[in-house]
Amino acid sequence: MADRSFLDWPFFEPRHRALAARLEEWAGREIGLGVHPHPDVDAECRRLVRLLGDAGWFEQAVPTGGAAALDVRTLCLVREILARHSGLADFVFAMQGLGTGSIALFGSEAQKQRYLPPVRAGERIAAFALSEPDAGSDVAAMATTATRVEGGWRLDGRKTWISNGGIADHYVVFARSGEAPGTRGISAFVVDADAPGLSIAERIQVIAPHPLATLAFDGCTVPDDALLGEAGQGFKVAMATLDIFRATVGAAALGFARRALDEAVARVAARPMFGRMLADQQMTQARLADMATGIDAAALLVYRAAWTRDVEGRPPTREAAMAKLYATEAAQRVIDGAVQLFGGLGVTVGVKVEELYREIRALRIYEGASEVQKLVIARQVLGAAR
Ligand code: COS
Repeated sequence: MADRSFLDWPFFEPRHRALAARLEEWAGREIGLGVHPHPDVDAECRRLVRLLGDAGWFEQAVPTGGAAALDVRTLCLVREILARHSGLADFVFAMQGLGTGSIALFGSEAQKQRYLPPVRAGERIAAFALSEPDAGSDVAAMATTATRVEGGWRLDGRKTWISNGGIADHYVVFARSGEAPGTRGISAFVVDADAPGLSIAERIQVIAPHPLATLAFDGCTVPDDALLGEAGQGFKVAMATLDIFRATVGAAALGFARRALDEAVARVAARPMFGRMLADQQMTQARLADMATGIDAAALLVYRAAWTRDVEGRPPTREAAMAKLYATEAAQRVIDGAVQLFGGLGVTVGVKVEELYREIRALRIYEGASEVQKLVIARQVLGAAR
């Protein structure tokens, strides 16, 4: 049984504990703790979207009360618990949130009415399209253009590594609209998947399979009301959205790490070695101590970042960057430690720690690579000092 004592930490309120207990029970019943190979990830994602939608879990990621009702502590707990059960279940939950977060934060009433309820219900699938072949970390280098045309905008360019690419019903797309150079000349748009001129150029296969694609915009036309927020403000739309969801990536990493520790503890208690159990060896104990300490330190940073936005009500730029950086790096070490304790079994397909080893890797890259988080933190530290 996983450690649940952190729910008593002062970051949480009774409603968080109640929700965690409900989700724990639901996930145990509906998703289970098994290994989840997915011969058809698109179909599995669609099934999970319906399953989570019908159970009402997307209400937490796409709340009826809009951006003000987004509770990052809840998002973190949901991602952590789902990730402990299934990486793909966490993925579909996170993407419904990330693909609507910008709309909840900056959308018009009409955009919110149109896009949020069906995603909340699990009837439609959302996606966030920021990265490009030559603009991942350096968002200001994006080359996709948005040109004003009569009645709307024309989008031209490529977006890549887009999660839910190929199965999404809409994409929140960022493009250079040219009001000013660099970060000030970017705008955000909500683009329906069937918009003329938008196509899936390529599906991308990754080590922990989930729907991922390159999108091609070739004279893709969208109406005026597809613009999200003000023209030229797209960079801030992207950053404010990432500020909310970055801490939750740390929470997903935490879920993977907790699961790896659980697996490792069960394994070392059952595995005889040198006339004793593996758990009785001091080197094992030292490794478990490092794993447990890394998990608690990550948890503190993740919940602190969530609490900063929820309770202090200020943008958690520095706190979220620290949370994502530390939690994803620590989870990688924890999972690697679990694989080592499993020995040959740890790299065997069909064993949970092997699955976790593949699942964790991308989290140190997407939604701002570890190196970007360090840039963000350093700028905040230097800014505060000036
Ligand atoms: N919230 C609101 N505004 C923000 C912000 C935030 N978190 N971060 C920066 N801004 C504002 C700045 O205040 C600045 O405003 P002014 O133009 O009014 O001065 C503007 O945005 C530009 O900021 P900055 O100069 O820091 O931009 P850079 O081009 O140097 O980029 C990094 C900064 C690297 C931090 C940014 O590009 C980034 O986060 N990159 C990673 C993106 C990412 O996560 N990619 C993965 C794709 S999603 S899977």
